[in-house]
Amino acid sequence: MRTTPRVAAIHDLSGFGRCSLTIVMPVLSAMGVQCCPLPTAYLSTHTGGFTGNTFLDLTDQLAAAMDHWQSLGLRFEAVYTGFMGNARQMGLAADFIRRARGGGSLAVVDPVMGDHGRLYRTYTPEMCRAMAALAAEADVIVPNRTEAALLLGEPYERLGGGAEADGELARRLSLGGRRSVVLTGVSLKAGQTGAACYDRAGGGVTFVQRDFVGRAFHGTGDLFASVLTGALVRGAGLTEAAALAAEFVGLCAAHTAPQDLPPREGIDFEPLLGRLAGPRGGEGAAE
Ligand code: PXL
Repeated sequence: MRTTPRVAAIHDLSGFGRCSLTIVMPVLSAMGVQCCPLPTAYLSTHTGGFTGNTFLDLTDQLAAAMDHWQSLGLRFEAVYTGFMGNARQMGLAADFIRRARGGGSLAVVDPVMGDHGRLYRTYTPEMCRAMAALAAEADVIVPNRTEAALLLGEPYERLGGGAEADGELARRLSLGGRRSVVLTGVSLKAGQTGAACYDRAGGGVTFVQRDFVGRAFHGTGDLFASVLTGALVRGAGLTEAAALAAEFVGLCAAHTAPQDLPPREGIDFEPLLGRLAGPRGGEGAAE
């Protein structure tokens, strides 16, 4: 009997800059979870802070690989999606989730579209609409506050903040309680950052917070959502999984900040991956 949980990961592969599959794969492996990648595109670097990157669209491969996996009857404990190259890929991912759900898969959608109030430069309004449709298939979404505004069709500047506003935001993103929400980039007081969690299972909102190291690095959203997904497939509850993710991102940020590297090189998580290993994936990460 298979005991290792399996995750189908639909993200891009960016060669340099630490994001997407170069984070998702090592994190899930370290947590004792089998990661099966379905790459959406190959880029020489990610698009945040680099210009002139290559972009190889892999939409046709994606569709063919999904059909092949279906013909093999593969089952996944979760489908986890992130950065997409175009709107068609989001439709394919939504379709893959619907097929996988029959086999009991949890769908975790990180609706990657932007950050700090701005769209990533390859994203179009059509892609944002397709992302909202993909996110409607999710059991759990992991938006940052920029993506929350885009999903709700509201101006980012008017989101407000604090426990009440962000708790309400997480609740509103749940589509009337149909999906759980882990809203990232939520700060309850100065010097802290973390997430607001709406759990559709109980209908309540909880918060997780960690110290903010004072600098933002590329890829922290992918790192957070990867640890969250790994913890969920290993049986953690939503708040427990979000707390583990926040704690690990905090450790990695504290390790990265003093090195004074260009933020576009990403969060330096590799030396700390061992902290994610353990019977429950991350036990002992707090030490
Ligand atoms: O971390 C989000 C992300 C993922 N993949 C690519 C990106 C970005 C954000 O800029 O450019 C290719």
